[in-house]
Amino acid sequence: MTLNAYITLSPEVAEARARGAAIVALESTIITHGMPWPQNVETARAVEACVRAHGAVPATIAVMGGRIHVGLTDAELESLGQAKGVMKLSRADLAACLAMGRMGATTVAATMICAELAGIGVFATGGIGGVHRGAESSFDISADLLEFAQTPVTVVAAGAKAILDLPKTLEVLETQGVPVIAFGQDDFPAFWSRSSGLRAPLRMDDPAQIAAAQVMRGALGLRGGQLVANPIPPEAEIAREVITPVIEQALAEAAAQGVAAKSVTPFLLQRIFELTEGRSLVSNIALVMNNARLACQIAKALVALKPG
Ligand code: PSU
Ligand code: MN
Repeated sequence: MTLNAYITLSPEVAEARARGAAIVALESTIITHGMPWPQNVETARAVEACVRAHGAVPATIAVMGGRIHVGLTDAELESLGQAKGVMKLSRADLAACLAMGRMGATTVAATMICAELAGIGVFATGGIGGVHRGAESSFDISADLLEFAQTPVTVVAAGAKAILDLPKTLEVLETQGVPVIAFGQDDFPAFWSRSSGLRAPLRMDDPAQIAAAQVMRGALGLRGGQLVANPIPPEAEIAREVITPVIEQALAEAAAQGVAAKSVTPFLLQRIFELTEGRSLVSNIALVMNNARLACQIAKALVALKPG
């Protein structure tokens, strides 16, 4: 099923689009660069099953064979999860990856771009990229933040990853005019922990309001999306005092080894996984599932708001 020359919709996604059903986009960098095999593929499958169980259709997005795939078959998911040398695609790399015919996994930024092309308004992930600590000298600010300012997709994440400079991340989002909405609490969550100790700029408790705000933004002619910051479930959280020294050790090792650019986030996630003996991954999986559930509610509310 061909939407345009560069996009292949899976049969399930094509059918959902045709009947105007709720669709939730899912990214693939979390599969290739965010989690080890085989938990990466198991989690991707579990998240897709969770989306279906909550009345929406999952659309995992990746680049393969010179095409953007929106919705992956089980075999495609498995080969992506095991492949080596997969490109990590942001806005800068998406077209180049297609032109080179290479396999690529989409980050939050690239997934937003592809979701918009496929007419999907909401997407669930773990945590967005943001302003790295020491950005005043490294200039390392994730392209995810600038994508929110220009691509009309609502992203459900458990905040920004706690490896980042969260106050600076919130400042850049504010400068870029991005609504940052904490779901069900006042504080901005910190990925593995429910609170960052920072207040979120906005709070909503009703998924339908989040959908309405996205529609309203479009109606006002304001380009861009929204960040919904959904706290990790209490039973899965790692307390801030426990995770903070682990993050600091991983950051020190990254600095000592000169890890830079696209490798920073994957390196830190892998080291934190090792240093917590796998506990960070258990939390990461739990928060992604929780975000998928909320994204389903938003997707269904978006369908209800569609004219006609
Ligand atoms: N959420 C997770 N794990 C991840 C990511 C999100 O639970 O690995 C990925 C997303 O694809 C996000 C990327 O866009 O991390 C951020 O990378 P960077 O900091 O290099 O911009
Ligand atoms: Mn970066």
